[in-house]
Amino acid sequence: MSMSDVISFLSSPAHQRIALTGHQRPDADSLGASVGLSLILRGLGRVANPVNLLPPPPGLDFILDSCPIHQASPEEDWTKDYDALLVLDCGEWERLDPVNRQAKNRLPVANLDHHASSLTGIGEVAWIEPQASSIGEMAVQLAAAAGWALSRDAAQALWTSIVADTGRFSYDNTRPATLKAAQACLEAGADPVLTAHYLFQSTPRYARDLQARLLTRAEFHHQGRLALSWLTPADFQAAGCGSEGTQNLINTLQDTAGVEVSLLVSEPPEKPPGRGNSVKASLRTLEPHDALRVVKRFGGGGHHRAAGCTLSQPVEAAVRLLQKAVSEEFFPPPHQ
Ligand SMILES: [Mn+2]
Repeated sequence: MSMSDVISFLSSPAHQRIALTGHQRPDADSLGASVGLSLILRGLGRVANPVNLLPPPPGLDFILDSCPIHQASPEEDWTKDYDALLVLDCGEWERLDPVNRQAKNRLPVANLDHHASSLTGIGEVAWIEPQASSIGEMAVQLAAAAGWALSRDAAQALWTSIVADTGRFSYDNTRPATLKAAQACLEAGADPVLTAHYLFQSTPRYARDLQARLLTRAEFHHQGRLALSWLTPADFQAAGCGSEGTQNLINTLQDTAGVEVSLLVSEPPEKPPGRGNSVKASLRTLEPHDALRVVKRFGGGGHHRAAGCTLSQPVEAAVRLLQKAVSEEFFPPPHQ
């Protein structure tokens, strides 16, 4: 299973109408790659739409100007409008929006992912590249290999993917191949100033409010090598937002001198139907600490440096449970 399988899948005459989607709570990478690849496929004469990828992260609606999302209602069989589904930035059905899961066994599926926790991916064909910085990078490589043109709008969306998932080319996933893909985006007309404005210089006021609450409560353990904090439903209510307010908030903890591991546990007010507490935990680590080792204990996934999981218990109990797991994995007492 490789890039060429995915190119063949997307080139198949049987796949004239292609839906593209990514994980729940779309981020800049899944959204940017869905839009970018949709525009590339439209350039080949296909019907191609990003589907069921709302809401966009705060400030990122600008990506959708060139290619709005097709958002289906749960009652509607949206799959009848398409011949195939391309799943991006996610290698498990469970991480897709429930509306997207309707496609299972109804549409042929291809998958592009770069999460180290994705083993085989989903669908008939999959290209999983844990070394890739972003799906944006993989999409540019795929288009180049297939000889497909990159329009200015596609390049803008894919540049946004790459810049977001590399933390402005600062994470350890930034490779020479990443910069080659980024170069192709700039050559095709991507605007780095516009992207930086929306990605990094447009933090909503409610997110600043949550940030203040997080900092007030922050704890530092293991001589300052572990930073942790949490947000309660009351915090979200006071700030006037839901889980969208936590985007990248954990970096406030992680970007502190001496911090090697950071943990943010949040309980947004919105609850998945039929469940009790649903508490989201995010973990960031510096090398050599492997975030996946901790979150896998709780059924989570992600990357080695950035991972997450969901727990069903009160937020402060979840904090202490995760703190214990982090301490066991990364900061064992010297006498053991
Ligand atoms: Mn990604």
